[in-house]
Amino acid sequence: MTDPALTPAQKAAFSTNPLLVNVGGVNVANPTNPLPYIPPALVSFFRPSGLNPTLAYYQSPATIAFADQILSAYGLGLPGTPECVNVSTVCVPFSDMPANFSSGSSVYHGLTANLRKRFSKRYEFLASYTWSKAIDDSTDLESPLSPQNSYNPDAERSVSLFDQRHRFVFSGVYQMGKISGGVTRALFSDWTFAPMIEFASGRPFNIISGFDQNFDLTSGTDRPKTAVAGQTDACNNTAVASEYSPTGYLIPACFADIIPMGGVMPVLNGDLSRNAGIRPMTILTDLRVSRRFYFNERVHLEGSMDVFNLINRFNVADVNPLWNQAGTPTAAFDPRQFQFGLRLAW
Ligand SMILES: [Ca+2]
Repeated sequence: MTDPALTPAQKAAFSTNPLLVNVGGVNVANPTNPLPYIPPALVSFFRPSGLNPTLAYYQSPATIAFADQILSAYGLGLPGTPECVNVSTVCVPFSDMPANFSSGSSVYHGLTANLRKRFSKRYEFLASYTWSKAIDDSTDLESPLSPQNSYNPDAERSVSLFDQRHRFVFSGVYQMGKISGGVTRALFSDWTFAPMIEFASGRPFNIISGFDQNFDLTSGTDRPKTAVAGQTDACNNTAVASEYSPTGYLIPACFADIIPMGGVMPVLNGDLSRNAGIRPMTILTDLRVSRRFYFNERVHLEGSMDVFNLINRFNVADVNPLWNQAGTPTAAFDPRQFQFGLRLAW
């Protein structure tokens, strides 16, 4: 077999995306066993025949001839077999067809503790703490439904997207009631304070490489690989430091590493576990202050002020999931807000 005189630019394109249908060639890095390669899109997309006519239409004659040579050399789909009766040159069997299952499993472990003070002596409160751990292999319809590797769905088992390890909520009401004394009574009577505070640990997010590194035609579920400092690959990637990596660094899988590895296909599925990232914790602090003004026994006016995010904390709502920017905030909950109200009751 011969290399169909591809230009270096064409081969470079193939090194980053083997699904390109207009390139092919021979891996010359291993001269004793040069591996011919042709784009999988050109020869098979769930078809029982050889060259995909839709895509082959756009190919150069050299590429198509080269694909024919490779398929013949491997004895794939020789003409004359039942599925190839209408194919003039070479055909290959169906390619792999991963099955889709609408199944998943999840486990939830939880512990809750509540402390409630019923209203008396002008106040009440409720303090609630929850420890929980949610584990699953597929979260919901809003998350990518397919695993990174359809042949290893067990590798998807991890903490769930909605796993939240700790959550503490405190809410209370304090009513000052009638204060005795002239000016003191006028100033400090009939106030009500109602705080609500929540501490919540961050929820996980899935760190992805952002492209279809394992060529299963799904780009949203490919995860990066754990790496070491300074690690590079043939796709011109350099490992980046990440607090979410067990080894401290992440790098995406690279198909082109087959060349420096002497023709051995590298592992294209990332070994970073699913949902390995953790969003920052959130602290919500809301407060309602109100006061009633009684005009007579029937009529009173209540003025209120609600403050949301009282301490004006920067609470991260979402983060970037890409491997080299994982954890960078992309959305935040509201800053401090005030809301005023007046209510007349009679
Ligand atoms: Ca993929």
